[in-house]
Amino acid sequence: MDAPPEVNQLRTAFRAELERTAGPRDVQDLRDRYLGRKRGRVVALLKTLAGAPPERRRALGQAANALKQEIEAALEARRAAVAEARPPAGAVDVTLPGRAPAPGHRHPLSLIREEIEAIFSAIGFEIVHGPEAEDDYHNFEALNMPAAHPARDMQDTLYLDGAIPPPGGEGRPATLLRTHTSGMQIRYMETHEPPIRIIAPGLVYRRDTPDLTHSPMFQQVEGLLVGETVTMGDLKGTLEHFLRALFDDDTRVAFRPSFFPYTEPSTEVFITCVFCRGGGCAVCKRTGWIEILGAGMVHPAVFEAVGYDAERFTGWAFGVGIDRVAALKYRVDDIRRFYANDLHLLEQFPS
Ligand code: 2U9
Repeated sequence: MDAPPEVNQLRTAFRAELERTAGPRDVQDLRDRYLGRKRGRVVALLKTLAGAPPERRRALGQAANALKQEIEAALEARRAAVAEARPPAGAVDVTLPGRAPAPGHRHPLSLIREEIEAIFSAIGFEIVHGPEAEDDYHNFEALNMPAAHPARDMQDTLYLDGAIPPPGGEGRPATLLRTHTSGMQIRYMETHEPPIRIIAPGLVYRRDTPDLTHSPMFQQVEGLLVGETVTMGDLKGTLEHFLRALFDDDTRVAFRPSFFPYTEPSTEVFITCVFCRGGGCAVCKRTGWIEILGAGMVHPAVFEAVGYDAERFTGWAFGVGIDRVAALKYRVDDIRRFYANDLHLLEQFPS
């Protein structure tokens, strides 16, 4: 005998849905929809039995109960089948989308260094690199700072062989961590004749206690230009061009006399405060100016040390700590953060 049509319909609908189940959750869902006590379709059909005409009640009841058992068996078989199809624990699901690699970011100090290199390359400067472990002669002596020169107190030096030299300098160690990149400019002049235009970027080291504005290791860029008619006017013009290109076109540049043993005359260079644009604020101590670099005309004693005729040649040099530049430009209040692998900071820079 054929089953009643409502039972047949339900069977057809169930089989179609069973085909579409892919995982244990789908199977459970299907069970709820057909056999669930509240909203199960077979259960609902069984509840209609009481109101069915007596002559149909028996056949409908038998067919509906048979369908219920059939569905239970089919669900159980399906549950076992999808469980088996699941990859074993720890297996690789090759259908998952791949994980995008997280690219690194340019370090802010690298960005600034490259920017400075690009500005000077564009006006004909060559970029030169030298050793970080430097000898006493190239770091101090050739720069007009002989052994007992008081200028050596200006920067505390890290000596590689451990001993700090005695005040007279006798028996002082030969190698140290360079306190500036100037040694490279000495080396360059030893092997090249003027005219020269070079910048020397790199790491330098000092016996400083780290704080907001000091790190025992930091990065510098020094510049040197030597020729027959070089003047302080050339220095001022070049630095104005450099600082406006590095900060912005509205930046004003001011010069104040200073002292360095390797330059004469020497100058400290200031720019309009990047925070208040010159109006006066806590950062610039209400002056409207921020000191950014040191510079001057190369001391004749430096030219004599490298064998240049100091009567014939003049030149200018400057030095800039780029950690400070990066701190001002990117508004970073503590330069130690540049050396702390601080992802919150680093992830803000381009890849
Ligand atoms: C040669 C001759 C002269 C480089 C100079 C400065 C002034 C200077 C400081 C800036 C901040 C060091 O990084 S810092 O702490 N530098 O003020 N540097 S003139 O003079 C030279 C360099 C090479 C042959």
